[in-house]
Amino acid sequence: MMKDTVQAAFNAQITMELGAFYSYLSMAAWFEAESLRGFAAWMRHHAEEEMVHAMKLYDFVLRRRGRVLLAPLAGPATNWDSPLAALEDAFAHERQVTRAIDALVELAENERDRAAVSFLQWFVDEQVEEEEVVDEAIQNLRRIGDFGPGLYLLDRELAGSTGAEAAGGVENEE
Ligand code: OFO
Repeated sequence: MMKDTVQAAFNAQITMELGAFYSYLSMAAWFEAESLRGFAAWMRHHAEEEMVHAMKLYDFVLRRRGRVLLAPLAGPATNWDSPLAALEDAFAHERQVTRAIDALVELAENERDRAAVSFLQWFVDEQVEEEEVVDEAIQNLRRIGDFGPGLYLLDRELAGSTGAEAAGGVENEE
């Protein structure tokens, strides 16, 4: 069983992960509209990973005989000034998620919920990789100037794959 405080915080985290799914899917759609299909595939892959994160939390709450209470999602942004601006938004979002996961761990520790603390360690580790992948994509975009032939080549490299290695230098499994 979970304490109400822990359950409420897990539910908030499920909403946050679903919000990330929604935002990244919106970014993927924007990349498609910009004819950057490699970036679109890469971002869509990240969106799908967020759904996996949400479902891991969802299943954990249910396994502890808790209640999953889904909340409304805010509408995502739909336009960005450039690919770099979109990725900077994604990075800011990942930083926010990292802070939220840290706060959730702290709460679980304070409530002496060892099972939750142990479960959340996966998310703590995952956030290191999530931030790293998006940050490296940003560094690559800055290096090539976010336009012209460099952008075209990077997009080609990403096309047809998840593109995690090419854009971020790290394969991101989940
Ligand atoms: Fe990209 O963050 Fe989920 O956990």
